[in-house]
Amino acid sequence: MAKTPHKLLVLSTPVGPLGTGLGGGVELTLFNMAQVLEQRGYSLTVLAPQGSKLPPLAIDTLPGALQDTAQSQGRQTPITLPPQSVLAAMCETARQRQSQFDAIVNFAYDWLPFFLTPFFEIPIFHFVSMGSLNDGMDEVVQKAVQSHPQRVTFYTRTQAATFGLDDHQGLYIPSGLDLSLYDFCDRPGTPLAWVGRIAPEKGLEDAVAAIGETGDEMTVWGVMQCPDYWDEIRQRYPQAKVTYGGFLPTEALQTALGQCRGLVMTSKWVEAFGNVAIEALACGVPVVSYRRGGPAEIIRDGETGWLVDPDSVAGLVAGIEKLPQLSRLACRQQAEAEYSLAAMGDRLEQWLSQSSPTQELCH
Ligand code: HBI
Repeated sequence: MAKTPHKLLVLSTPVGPLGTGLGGGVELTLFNMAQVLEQRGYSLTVLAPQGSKLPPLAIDTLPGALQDTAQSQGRQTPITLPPQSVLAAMCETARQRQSQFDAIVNFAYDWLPFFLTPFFEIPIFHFVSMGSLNDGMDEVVQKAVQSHPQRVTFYTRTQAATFGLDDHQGLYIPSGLDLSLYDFCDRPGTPLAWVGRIAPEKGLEDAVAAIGETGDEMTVWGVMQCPDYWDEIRQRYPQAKVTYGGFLPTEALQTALGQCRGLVMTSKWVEAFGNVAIEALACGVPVVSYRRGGPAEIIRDGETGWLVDPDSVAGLVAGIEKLPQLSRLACRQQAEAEYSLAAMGDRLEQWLSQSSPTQELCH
């Protein structure tokens, strides 16, 4: 059996420097993947836009124009590359340096690296970070799955299904956390929490509408990606007791999050996973979430959270009011059972070992 690829060249998301929060959930997934695989003898080199820093990751940063975020585009929006594209520079660097590595792991949710799959001489594994958003992207994701099903992975079944891949034989790799970084808090204060990029696809307005009805305080943490969107929500719900807590690094976020009596999740799109859901569980914080996307596969309804009808503010209100029925210890225990770094490491190793060169030969 050929050995599992150990020297990995990782392509980061080209929409923002790693460590700024603009890379969303991929930042945490990529960081945790590097941590757990390096503990297991892999060596990872990350290619990412200028300004990226996520110690202790070894990051080779590249200058160039960032890619527009896929979620800000429509289904028929043509695939575009800006002049001096950092994504093109990342792919060109990967081509030039591929002989020094056993495999490439791509986290960019972008047409180019998927299209270039057969152009590389070493295997390229794609970690798809979002649900289906654009027809051009769907084509190359589906093509990569057809040609190398084992080399494309998703966080969740729900996410893969948005690409019409209901019977995807490959692996799913839910995110994992270094649970030693998250403290179980059994005695919270009264506030609620909302965590994520502050952008329309995350549906913050519904959470603010809900606390406008329940009278709860809520703190919002995450990168302020769309300030106009935030201002509009504040103007629309002047009575709501909502505070912006900034974008916090993991240590500070978990301390603050653990003090909350519940996390509210309101994604308007099919959240591929929902790292914030498992971060909340790790702190003992139950989750009230729309039954949509990744959180619907993570939360055990009635046990570690409440899943409510998508886009129903009344549903959120009911879930918030039922939070006291849930056990915070059960939340922590679910994180330990299903979302540890070790569990993620096992799935990643299984994924990377699947399509070894010998299997290539027999195709
Ligand atoms: N958009 N074009 C594009 N490419 C990405 O890699 C990308 C994105 N939007 C969001 C994003 N990545 C990350 O926030 C993921 O974690 C979702």
